[in-house]
Parts: sequence; structure tokens; C-alpha cells
Amino acid sequence: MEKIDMNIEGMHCGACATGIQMLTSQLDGVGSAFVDYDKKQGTFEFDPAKITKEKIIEEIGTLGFKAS
Ligand SMILES: [Cu+2]
Repeated sequence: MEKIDMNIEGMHCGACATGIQMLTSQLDGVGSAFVDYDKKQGTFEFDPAKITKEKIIEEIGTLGFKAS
């Protein structure tokens, strides 16, 4: 498992953070996801053999948020 921290732009409340957390934690290859609304950051643990950082960013993008 690889662990990454990302900055996430566009969240306007705690529910946004929860939504991102729910979506990403369901992705195949993602072990855990934690999104902190106050810090505008997310921490993701994922298996690089199954999913890439770029794919996680893309999925977060489908919800209307910009991760980097
Ligand atoms: Cu919100």
C-alpha cells in the first residue's frame, strides 16, 4: 500500500468531504480514505498495482472537486 496526501479544492462543507471519502474508499485498490474539510486535504492509501494516483484524482474530479 502506498499513502498519499492531496490538497482538495472546492469543498464547501463537511458533507463534501464525506462524499469524497465515500466515493474514493469504494474504488478498487483503495485501502482507506480520509478527507479533512478544515484542512482541505485528503489522505489516501492505495495499492499501486490496482489503481493510480491519477485515477483517484480523476474520480474526485467527477464529483466536481480538484485534487492535486
Ligand atoms: Cu458540501
